[in-house]
Amino acid sequence: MKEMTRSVLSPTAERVAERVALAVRAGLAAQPKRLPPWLFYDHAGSRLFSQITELPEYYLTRTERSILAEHAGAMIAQAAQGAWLRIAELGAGSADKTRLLLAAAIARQGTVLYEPVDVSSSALDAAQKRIEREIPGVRVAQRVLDYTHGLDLDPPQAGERRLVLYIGSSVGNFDPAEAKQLLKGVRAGLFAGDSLLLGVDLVKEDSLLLAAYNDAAGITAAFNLNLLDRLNRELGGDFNPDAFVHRALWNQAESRIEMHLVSRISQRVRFARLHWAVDFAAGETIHTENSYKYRPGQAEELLTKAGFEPATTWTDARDWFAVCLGRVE
Ligand code: AVJ
Repeated sequence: MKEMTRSVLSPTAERVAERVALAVRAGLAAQPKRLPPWLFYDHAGSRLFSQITELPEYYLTRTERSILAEHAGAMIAQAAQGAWLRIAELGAGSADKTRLLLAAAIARQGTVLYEPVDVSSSALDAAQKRIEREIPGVRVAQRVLDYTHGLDLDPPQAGERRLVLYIGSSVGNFDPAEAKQLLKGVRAGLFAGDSLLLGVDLVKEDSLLLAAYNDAAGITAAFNLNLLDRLNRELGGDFNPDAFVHRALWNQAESRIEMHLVSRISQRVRFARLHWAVDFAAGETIHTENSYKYRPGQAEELLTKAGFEPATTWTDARDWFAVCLGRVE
């Protein structure tokens, strides 16, 4: 990948390009073929995801939002335990859901320090602008780091506690072993009295789960297929997106929704910038995402295994989604 160092990209963009190239070479050389879900979130993909969150079939966002709307005050009170709270979030902000918690903290202590954590400083810039414009009383301090490799933040000051948000079912992209490792890494960066708020999607009727990833308007299909456009643009690929089809299935044994891109035909795809090509058989798939669904008690079990003390779990009336607070003792 020598030629990348001669590109006109900024140093951060160059690191992203390198990460994309490595992930694609490894994932498409593997058998079965796979690509990591973080690749979805280029500019177009982030816009499509935000459209997904408003789809009638995609119950996750609005269900979690309703839980936060009802219980944000209690969540903040439990996390603070009378101390001054700062709020970190893994991922660059989940907009209106984060706002509910920040508002509850401001109601309690007047102001709040919000520390969004993300590998992408452009995602953080966007989140910072939005939050500072929309919520007076919030001070934003960006933390550019890859939280999947641990959470290396400054210790909170005396009399302060940190609440870490990991909401939106983001942990659902990781298998149980990876999720445990990830949360252990988060736990290692925290101190006694700190806490973690974890949002997980719950197992429910198959038809409801499947509909959420096979929406009638085809936005999830566009989100999945956008990956191919991204690789065409960033790696000089020659994917014909019409030669692939979106597929989402419920894997009961693994308790996860899987998304795949299925090759309609036997074809070769070339990546000019990688000097590399990859062959697809007709019907061969690229596994692009896992979205794990939890049974009651499993989120608490995960928190325990990662070294947290599960404190309270809040759910909606239909038990479709759970938000759990785990504390560091
Ligand atoms: C952002 C990982 C929570 O798994 O539901 C939405 C991503 N993929 N539709 C999810 C997603 C397809 C989403 N997470």
